[in-house]
Amino acid sequence: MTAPHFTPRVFSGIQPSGGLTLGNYLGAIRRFVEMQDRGGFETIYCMVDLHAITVWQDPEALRKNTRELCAGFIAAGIDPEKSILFNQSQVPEHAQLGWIFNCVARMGWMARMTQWKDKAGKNSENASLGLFAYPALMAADILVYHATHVPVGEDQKQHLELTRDIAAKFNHDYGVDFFPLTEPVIEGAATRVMSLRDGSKKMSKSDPSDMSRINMTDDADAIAKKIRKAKTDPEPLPETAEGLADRPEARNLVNIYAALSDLTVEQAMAQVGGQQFGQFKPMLADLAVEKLAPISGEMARLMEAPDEIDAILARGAERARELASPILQRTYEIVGMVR
Ligand code: AQP
Repeated sequence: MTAPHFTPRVFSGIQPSGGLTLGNYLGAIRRFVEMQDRGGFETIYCMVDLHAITVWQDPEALRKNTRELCAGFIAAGIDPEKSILFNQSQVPEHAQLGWIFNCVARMGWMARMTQWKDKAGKNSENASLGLFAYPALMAADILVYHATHVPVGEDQKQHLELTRDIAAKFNHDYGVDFFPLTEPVIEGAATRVMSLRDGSKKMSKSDPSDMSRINMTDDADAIAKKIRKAKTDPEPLPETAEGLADRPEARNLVNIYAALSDLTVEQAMAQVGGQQFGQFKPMLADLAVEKLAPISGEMARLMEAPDEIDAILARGAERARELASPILQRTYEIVGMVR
């Protein structure tokens, strides 16, 4: 349980490592907006550019992707007055606390992370040290605000558990109750949106195949084409949600349909169960265009004024530092640094 003296505070981040995908939108951003609008929490949302460079990023592309991500947050409903919205590298307290957590976390914990194993693959000798240490920096992103809740997609669950392990070990080693044990918030029909080409792989902005994902900047034709060509099996949709169990591609499309129409999977199946893909896919494409077009239109409009985006990020960073700085200073004191 989270200790009661922590202010209810939400933190989450997205890497500007490519364009935003439907997976990022349904699994993360849409839920960030809900938590902002629900009230009862301070909400802090971050473009984690220091995480992005754990794998190679072209500098120009990184700058563009960071601004585009900021535009995506705002277009999807994040209000930079209500929430703190900024990019990680403008708040040095993240990296500073990250170093301390590098000294708390154990090599064995990091080596067990499935994202490390997936991303480093067989070539781990050649992966960056940053990629290995990524989850310790992620713990710092969260704990430098004493965040109590983190909305994420299913894929980040293990990193959140590690964040709790780091907080608990720090508190134990130094005999304090300083860092909260943050709760993951993994909710909704689309906590894991899968690739349109392979139902066993998650939809990802850095997948080499553009046909595997729907980008938030895709136009109506591209969205319709990608859904039409999405891999499926030859059978029609089953009548009930249980029938989707061994059909990952069909399940993925139904999950997307359910999430976009704010239905549970069972409610969605009551509408579309038994349909042929020839009928279901165009319906899904129309729905996706209807829901995503206003967001991509607004993103394009915001991207015409990069100076305004930069001003929003600078102001957000200032507000973030006001929260992070005293927590970092107190951490240094606990650790025994002369101040
Ligand atoms: N396919 C997905 N389904 C549901 N949620 C997803 N998220 C990402 N992909 C899906 C959620 O989006 C948030 C931000 O993720 P990230 O950008 O920090 O890193 P990621 O999870 O590694 O996302 P990508 O798109 O796969 O990026 P790359 O390709 O650069 O690694 C997280 O909350 C994540 O759960």
